[in-house]
Amino acid sequence: MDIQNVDYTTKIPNNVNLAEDRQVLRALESWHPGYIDWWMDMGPEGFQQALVYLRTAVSVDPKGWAKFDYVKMPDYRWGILLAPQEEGRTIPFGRHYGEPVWQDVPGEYRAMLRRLVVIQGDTEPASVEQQRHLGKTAPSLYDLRNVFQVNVEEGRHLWAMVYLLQKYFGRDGRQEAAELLQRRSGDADKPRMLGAFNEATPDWLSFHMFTFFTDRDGKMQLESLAQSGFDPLSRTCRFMLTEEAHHMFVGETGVGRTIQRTCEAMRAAGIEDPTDIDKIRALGVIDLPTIQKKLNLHYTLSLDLFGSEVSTNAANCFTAGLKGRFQETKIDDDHRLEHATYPVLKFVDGEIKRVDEPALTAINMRLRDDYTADCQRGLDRWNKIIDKTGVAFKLELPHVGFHRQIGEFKDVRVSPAGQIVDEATWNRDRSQWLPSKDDGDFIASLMKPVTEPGQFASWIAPPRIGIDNKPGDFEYVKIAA
Ligand code: BYC
Ligand code: FE
Ligand code: FE
Repeated sequence: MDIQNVDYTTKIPNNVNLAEDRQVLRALESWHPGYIDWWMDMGPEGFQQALVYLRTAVSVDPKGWAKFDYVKMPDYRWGILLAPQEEGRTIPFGRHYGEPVWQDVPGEYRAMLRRLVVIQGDTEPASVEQQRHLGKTAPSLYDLRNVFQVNVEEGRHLWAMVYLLQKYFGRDGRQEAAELLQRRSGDADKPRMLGAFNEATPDWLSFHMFTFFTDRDGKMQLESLAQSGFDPLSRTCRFMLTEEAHHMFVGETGVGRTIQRTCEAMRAAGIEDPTDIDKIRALGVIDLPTIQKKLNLHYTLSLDLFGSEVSTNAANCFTAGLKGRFQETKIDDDHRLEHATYPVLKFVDGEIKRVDEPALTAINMRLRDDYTADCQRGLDRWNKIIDKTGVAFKLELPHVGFHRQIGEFKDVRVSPAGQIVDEATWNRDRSQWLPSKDDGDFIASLMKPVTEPGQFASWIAPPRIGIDNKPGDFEYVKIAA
């Protein structure tokens, strides 16, 4: 079988020759019904019978891996897809730098590796749970299709991690796979593992911010796991990244279209001042200062996902060759980092200072810096949209010390501008910096479903091009199927 092509004759589509891997096939087949139960209970609410114009991966060839068709989501072909094995690949960093990659789990790193796979796996179903109610308020059929596309692919990402657990981690892998279906986002007793994945996604602006900021953490984490010396993890993540690009597209263009609509409505109404909130909201659009607050919230929740700035976990994973840096193979250094340093922002003696730390323990900080730069490029594109309409406003990333729950700044109050503030100032200005209840209520009041093909809610502009080049009035979701 050509590795690029996926075997769809089996119950579980795959390009890993599952048919001849009886034990793993059996484990996956016995996990499958529990997954479907989870999807029916926790997947998109109210749309399980709708026909959705979805892409399904049919190959892992970057030049044509997906095919589009109408599918009922529970019938989506969730498959196990790994990027092709690279001949002669060697471990690109850490203590084992230059040695051939591992095709099996090295015994000494088993626990560390399992933890990485479980954490990665846990985020995927969590995001589906967080987004399950959004279908009811989608601003268009185009957007409705997009959230469902993201959801089925996050479901597939769960499959990807479950395959690794069941193939390479024996009985405890099967146990972890079962538990991935038991935790629930936001549940007091059995929450998802990482903070941001227990937060609500109350409205579509949050959804678009989430796919911009939090899926982008996904991209960065997957990029560094794609460097892994454990080759099956690397290959899995490489293919996941192909899908991830669309999730961030949904976020960036979703926020971009929201911004565009706001600015156009302001111009049409002759409103110059972006902070004239009541007048702007009366137009049925979301004012830019509120968009900035949502951005502040989702960016900082996502910063927490990088862990502590200084982390021995991160150093150990790097040295072991399990998790590398962003674009590790393109970095010009010794890839061992035993003697290198990296500047880390810390809270020292009441001040925010840049301190040189051993580069190994600063691995999380470095990835987070790369993440921030990637986010900034997206903001620059959003600001161009604002500029073009002539509205005087600029979106900015808040200071990394602002509103943090993990790491150096978790016990300090820092303003978005990076000033350390006291509790009284924080409480006074908090509603200028983060979405308030009023802001949430206003946004909620705009969240009315629009289900007519080619029509869009008042607060968001239509996309410039359709999915799969479909025309503007294409019926992306046939709701009453
Ligand atoms: N929330 O040494 P530390 C995605 C815990 S998103 C709660 O600072 P480390 C997606 C930590 O577990 C990508 N707890 O951090 C996006 C540890 O606890 P234990 C997901 C947290 O380990 C959208 C302790 O604090 N993938 O794919 O260096 C939709 C000290 O940890 C948090 C990954 O994250 C937190 N935010 O780094 C769908 C990749 N942060 O073990 C999908 C795999 C830290 O001492 N994960 N803690 O009890 C990792 O590489 C690392 O585990 C982390 C943390 C980067 C998450
Ligand atoms: Fe994912
Ligand atoms: Fe994603």
